[in-house]
Amino acid sequence: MKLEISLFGTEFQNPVLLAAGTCGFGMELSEVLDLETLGGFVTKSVTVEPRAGNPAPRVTEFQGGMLNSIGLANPGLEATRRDKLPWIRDNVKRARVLLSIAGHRVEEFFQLVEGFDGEEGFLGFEVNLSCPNDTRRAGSTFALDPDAVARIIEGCRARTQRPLVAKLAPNDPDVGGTARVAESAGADALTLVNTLPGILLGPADGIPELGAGTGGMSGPALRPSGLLAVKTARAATSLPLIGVGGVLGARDAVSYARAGAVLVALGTASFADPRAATRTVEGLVRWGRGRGVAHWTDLVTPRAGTAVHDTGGES
Ligand code: RRO
Repeated sequence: MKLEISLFGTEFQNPVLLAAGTCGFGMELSEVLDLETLGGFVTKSVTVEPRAGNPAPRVTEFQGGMLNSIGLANPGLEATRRDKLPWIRDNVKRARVLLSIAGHRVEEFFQLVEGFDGEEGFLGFEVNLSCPNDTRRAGSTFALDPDAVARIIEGCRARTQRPLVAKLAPNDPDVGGTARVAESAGADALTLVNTLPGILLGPADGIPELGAGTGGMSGPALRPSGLLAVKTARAATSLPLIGVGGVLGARDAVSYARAGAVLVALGTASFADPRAATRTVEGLVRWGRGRGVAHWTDLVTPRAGTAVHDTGGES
């Protein structure tokens, strides 16, 4: 099975990405994983100012996956430009990189796009509208506010020609409507989904397991929500979709393709096994060969009545 995908006017060598927040800025994982085997990766979300993040413990596990409240810990705009992007520019050639940006206020997204747009080392922006752990926003995410989604994406669109990918939330009761808002505002693609808000409490004392109290749930238990969000967005828009949530290997990646995702991203799986994404690429080749599927895109369900979307480039 051929895995190459033509998207955003460039080629992804395969559809498997590492999700935002699970691979730092690439260099952190490069000792244990050959990034160049991947379709690409999404960086940790960057804010204008550096952030230390939320109190420990920031991560806890349960049978269905894990819960995190990292709290947007990141080096900020200046240090990312100075220390992180040059490494990516010099070391990542075949994998495609999306730079994740996040803000507490709408204007911060614009500052980030303006601050990064002239730099090398990344293809486009993933606009994180759905972080569940921003204590300054008291758990409310922009993704649940269509006016905010429209303002942020429109403002980012006005400031960059690069691909803009809007990352939406799994607990959005109208994710199809939000997908359309993002499309009308100028998004080139959507990532579905971020983590699902949750809490784990000690049975003996009722004390939250995470230092911040609540967190975002990821791992296998998130997969049904991720698939539903992708399927719903697929019916609502023709934008390319990046499926995230509980992908452990090739079979799950194919499920996301069936729902309508042209790219898939792994997160939690690569904490348990840093090679999970590489294994997924290898597994996809075997999966397709075993079933006589010629191309990955043959598995990707298009919006009813349309062909698989390509925003540019040769196919
Ligand atoms: O940093 C985090 O706590 C975090 C972010 Br920005 C996000 O988008 N999703 C998540 O689960 N954690």
